[in-house]
Amino acid sequence: MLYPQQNEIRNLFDLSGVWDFQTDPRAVGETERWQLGVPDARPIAVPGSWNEQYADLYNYLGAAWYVREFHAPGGWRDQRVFVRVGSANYAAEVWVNGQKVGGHSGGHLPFECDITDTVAWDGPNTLAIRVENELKPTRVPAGNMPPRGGGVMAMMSGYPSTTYDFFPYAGLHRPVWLFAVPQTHITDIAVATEIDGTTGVIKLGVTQNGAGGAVTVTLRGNGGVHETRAVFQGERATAQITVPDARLWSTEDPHLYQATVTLVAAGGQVTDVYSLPVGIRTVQATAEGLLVNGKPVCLKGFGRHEDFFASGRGLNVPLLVKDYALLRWIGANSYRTSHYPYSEEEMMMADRQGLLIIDEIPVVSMTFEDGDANIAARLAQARRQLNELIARDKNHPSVIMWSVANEPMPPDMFKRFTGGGGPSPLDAVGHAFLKELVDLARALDATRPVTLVGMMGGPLDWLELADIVCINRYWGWYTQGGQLDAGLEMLARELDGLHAALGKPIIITEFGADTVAGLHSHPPKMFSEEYQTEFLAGYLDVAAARPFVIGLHVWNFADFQAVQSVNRVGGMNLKGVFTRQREPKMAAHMLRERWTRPARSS
Ligand code: GCB
Repeated sequence: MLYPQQNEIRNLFDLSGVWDFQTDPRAVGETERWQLGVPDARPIAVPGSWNEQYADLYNYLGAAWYVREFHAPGGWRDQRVFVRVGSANYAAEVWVNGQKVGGHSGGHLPFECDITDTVAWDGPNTLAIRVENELKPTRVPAGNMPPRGGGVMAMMSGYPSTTYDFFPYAGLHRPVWLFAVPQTHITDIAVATEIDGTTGVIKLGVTQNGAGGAVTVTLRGNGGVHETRAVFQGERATAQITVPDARLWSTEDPHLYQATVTLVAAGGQVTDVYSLPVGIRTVQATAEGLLVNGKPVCLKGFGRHEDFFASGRGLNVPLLVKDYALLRWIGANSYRTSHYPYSEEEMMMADRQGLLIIDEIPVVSMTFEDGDANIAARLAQARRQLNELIARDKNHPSVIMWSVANEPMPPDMFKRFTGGGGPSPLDAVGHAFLKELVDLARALDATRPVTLVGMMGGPLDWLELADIVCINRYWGWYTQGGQLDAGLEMLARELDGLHAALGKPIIITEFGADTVAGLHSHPPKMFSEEYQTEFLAGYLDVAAARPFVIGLHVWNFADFQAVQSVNRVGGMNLKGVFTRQREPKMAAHMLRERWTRPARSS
């Protein structure tokens, strides 16, 4: 799916702004025709999470309606017109002038509705989007799961009842666009790049919604222009461009060429044009490490969240720019889109600024204990999310790896976490689930490694599925709390064991300690800035002594909103090295000192 764009042929109109809004807890909206306007509207910002905009909506996750009017620009009359929603969490249905035009389930990923036959040209149109984010065991990620563990576990569970440690924000989280394309248009472009000596090879697959004709591709960049032409075989054409002395995309020099793809009909007239940035680079996982352009890279960075005061999970462009400035300031070169796909605007920023991204679907804290039907429903949803993510992000040079899961949970997970608890017959069910996703990612994209992120105590054969082993570790926090030395010893021992068993490079994709900004202690005690600093520095030291550890992602870049529970003061996860307001804690200065040293520093 292509990001909408404006050029000499295509057009778009941003529908972001203040919309009418009303919750629909009794599900009467559709029968009462709220598609044409809500009876008791209050204003709401799009993009944005509704939970952050009104106090009474904070914990509301049921259905709600967004409604606004728009005029279709007259100049678009002979084109195909679409409404495109960047992200609606979790499920959405869309109506134009009272007529249903489409919907989506799964959140975090865009969808578009063809409204060519519905749109009115001689007056205003009413656009209504019904969004709901009920937490259900059949969803990905799942919520309201049957209680497990009883006793103390039940006491520690949070509200709202997620299976994961971030707030289940709801609403229209990314821009809503109206856009127009020609009747016959480019529907997709897939770019793959290879390097042959000093020559860059760019392979493009172009799809149109018609047949016949040809495509020309013009590649500009690094002072040169390269051109090629290919003829369509039905709906598809494949083109190739070679660039001698190519300027490769890398984290140090994220050079982007600009490819302009032009659709030329059989009669010779130009019918559509689409331009996109292209970074020439390769990624490869070997037993030694992760190679970008044939050279090993060491990942320094974070797990993050789309999260901020007032905007919630909604796209917040100034925050995006600021976060990237902070990532550069601290010397990071990488992050993971924990635990769901981030905005397209964010991925474009990563291409432009040379960040290396592990791109993740929302398969977080997946369990395999509630029966075949629920597991099958979640697998079907996860497969859709993976298909949609790879379709959306396949052309981003910044994306170096797909992650198909974060911390899938084996039965008896809490016992295993602390070193007790043994294998279970259900481990095989988890293995089959994860293998299906890993295989699917490989089938959809042969150009990038695939991983999944394992939790403490997770089965070894789950980790084995990944090209690069990714693990989250909290020795010295959730176990050996307050005993940093003991925790670091456990970490060192475990890393050596894992590497001996699996023979693959390891990235520690999470490690961190909750920290109250401004709380100090000597000696370092849990929750103090000193403890966080020593904890993170200790992990960096253990990793630096082990060349097979090829990356470290601190948990987390910034403090973020989770659900309310006895584990989360004010509902906040405080493991950020920046506060939620983006002020650095002590640990941020330590990381900056280490990560901006000239030599390999991890
Ligand atoms: C984890 C999860 C992450 C949590 C983190 C924590 O392992 O992957 O979502 O926020 O631990 O802070 O407990």
